[in-house]
Amino acid sequence: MNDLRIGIIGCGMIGREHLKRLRHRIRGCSVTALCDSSLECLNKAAEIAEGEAEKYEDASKLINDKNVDAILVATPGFAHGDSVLASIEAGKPVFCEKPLATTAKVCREIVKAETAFGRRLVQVGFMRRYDRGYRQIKSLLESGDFGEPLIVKCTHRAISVDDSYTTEMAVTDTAIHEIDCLRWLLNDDWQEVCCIMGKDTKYAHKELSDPQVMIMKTKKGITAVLEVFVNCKFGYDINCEIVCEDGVINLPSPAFPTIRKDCKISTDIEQNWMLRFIDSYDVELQEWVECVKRGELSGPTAWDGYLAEVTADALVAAQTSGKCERVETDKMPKLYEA
Ligand code: ISE
Repeated sequence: MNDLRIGIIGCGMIGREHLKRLRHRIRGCSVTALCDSSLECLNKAAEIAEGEAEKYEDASKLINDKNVDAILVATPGFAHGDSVLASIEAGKPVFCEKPLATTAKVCREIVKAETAFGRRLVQVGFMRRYDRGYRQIKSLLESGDFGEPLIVKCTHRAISVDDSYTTEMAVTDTAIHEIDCLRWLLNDDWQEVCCIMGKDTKYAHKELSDPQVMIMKTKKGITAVLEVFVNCKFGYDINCEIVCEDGVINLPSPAFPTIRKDCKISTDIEQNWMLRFIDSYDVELQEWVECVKRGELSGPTAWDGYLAEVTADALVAAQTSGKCERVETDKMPKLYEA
């Protein structure tokens, strides 16, 4: 079968990571076009592509290039909507980094456009669904051996963030992963969310509330408690514990050797999200390429992207109201029924 010819829109840090990945680690594809409005980013990416990709500053030209079969969108979140909508209009499959869009309104437009097209074209980059540990938890839950899940306890910690990171981003950029991943693991939708902002670490910049504790309840009544702490100083630390009727399941940590030295036992913790989830990104894009070639997408849908955005909006509202907010969503279109 021929290579899937991919065009990348957005050649910043994550776009260039995906470019390297698609060129060197993912089978069955090639990158034939690149687009960025910044010439500096475009040229850096073109260098990685070793002259093998057409360069564009205008995304619509890349989307309509006849040597592009599928599109990968890695621009900043606020610009996702335009590229995704234009890809649907061109009838081309599109992989969009998370979030699908930064407003529920644009997510809704994408869902509407895809539904009108009549076939799935959009996949959202919620890479945790491809992490080995989360997948193991999912099959354990599905085995039925643990009974019903009751409570979930998660931590999402990062070493530090810069001054551009806002209190809202603790939801829209960080907790968004648990919002999607837990929904998928628990096979249940969010109903109500709230957020507690208490004492701040001295390492957070003046405008930022850090840490925050988010509490979310699903329609079936499962409660999730999530600590987001993005200046924790010691490492990128992702934990997830699912308390079930007949046992407790914990997300395995990445495998590092346990060292005994100087009267201490120690194990490394990953430094950042790109390293922690490096394998998940590889599996995610490999499966996407294969699914697109078979003509049947199976990853996170535009509907998943929409639900995550609506839940994030409710959590952001809860940050300021100090109250529990309800997650009110539209009715799911038939296209997204399993
Ligand atoms: C970043 O954009 C990610 O996607 C990471 O997974 C997350 O841990 C981090 O907080 C975000 O800034």
